[in-house]
Amino acid sequence: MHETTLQISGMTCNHCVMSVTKTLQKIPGVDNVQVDLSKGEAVVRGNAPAEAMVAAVKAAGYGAEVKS
Ligand SMILES: [Cu+2]
Repeated sequence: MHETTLQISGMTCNHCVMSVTKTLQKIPGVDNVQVDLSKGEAVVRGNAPAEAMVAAVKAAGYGAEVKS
């Protein structure tokens, strides 16, 4: 199982956390998503490509880059 950590910008509240979580969960190959509002991080487990995660989060209106 692969784990990808994304740095997410633009999240201000739990609604943002939910929308980023749902956005990432919709990507084929994503099994588990943990979003941390205070750290501005999303930890994604699954075999989806990181580029797809970044693109989906950006399309949802937030900033994203791959941390690890
Ligand atoms: Cu919000």
